[in-house]
Amino acid sequence: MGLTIGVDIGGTKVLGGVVDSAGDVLAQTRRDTPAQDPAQTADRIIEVIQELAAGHAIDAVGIGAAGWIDATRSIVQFAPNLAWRNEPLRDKITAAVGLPVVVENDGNAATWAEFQFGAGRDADNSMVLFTVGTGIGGGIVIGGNLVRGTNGIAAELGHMMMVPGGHPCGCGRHGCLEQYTAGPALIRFAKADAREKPELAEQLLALVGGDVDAIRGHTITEAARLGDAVAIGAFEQVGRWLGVALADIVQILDPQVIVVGGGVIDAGDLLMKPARASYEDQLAQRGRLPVAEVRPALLGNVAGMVGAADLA
Ligand code: BMX
Ligand code: CA
Ligand code: ZN
Repeated sequence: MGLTIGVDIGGTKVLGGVVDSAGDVLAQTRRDTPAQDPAQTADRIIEVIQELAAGHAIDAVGIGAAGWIDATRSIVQFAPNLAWRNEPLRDKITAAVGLPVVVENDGNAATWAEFQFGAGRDADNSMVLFTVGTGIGGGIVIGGNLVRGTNGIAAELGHMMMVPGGHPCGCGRHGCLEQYTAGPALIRFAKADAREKPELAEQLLALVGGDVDAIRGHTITEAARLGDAVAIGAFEQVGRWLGVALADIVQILDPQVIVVGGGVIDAGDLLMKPARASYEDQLAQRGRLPVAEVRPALLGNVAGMVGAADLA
């Protein structure tokens, strides 16, 4: 009883699953996201839903997408990484699969899953989530409800400005958090330091045969685990910026719990340790008042999918 399908659309993959009311995933399937072709992306989503619906009695579908979703949760207004502009996704998918559909921001969907079933399930009131991935996703729960904002675009936490006039962002501004804390920033920091101080990047350079351009996220994690100073330093820079943002959230919302998720937290303490240290250091209330505990997410890469399904 009460089965729904959740679909998480990222820059590289479309991940779908059948989810029950306890948040358990009963079946799962995935496709590659067609590069920058919005029409084909919708076709992939439809394929995923049809495949999953064939074996189960499904009540509704929830879709999590990285971008600005309108207040009626039907239109993807702006999604630079998925090449969508004012895409009427809900109606397109409903017409194809004959089920009710809700569209939600991917960070909001992951937040809902962690609040209901994951790292924030013991919080009864408020939680904030940051996902560190291709971008920085965000979500806010206050009073047990997701905060969507007047126009549907609240909790775009990746686009808080950290550095006025800083690194250009896909949103059109400069210096957004996402440009200092997401996967691409980690790679940018590591490449710059490996070029500047190759003598401190021995393990990192060995892993890429001396080719700095070949450095990827997973190479940095691997090198950092081998003790590479540049790789460890790249995580420290990302963690330091993240900690500043976590402390700012306390000033604005004072939530019960702050959760950090997304693919980059697979690096564990390499990211979480400097993030926590910077958080403690940046808090105005440090040592004077109780503040939100910072925890790693628990649901891994199914969070967006499970959250979208539960919201449906
Ligand atoms: C982007 C963003 C968010 C999204 C976040 C996470 C826009 C319009 N979109 O910051 O809506 O939640 O990325 O994306 O800029 P992910 O690809 O890392 O999951
Ligand atoms: Ca969000
Ligand atoms: Zn931005």
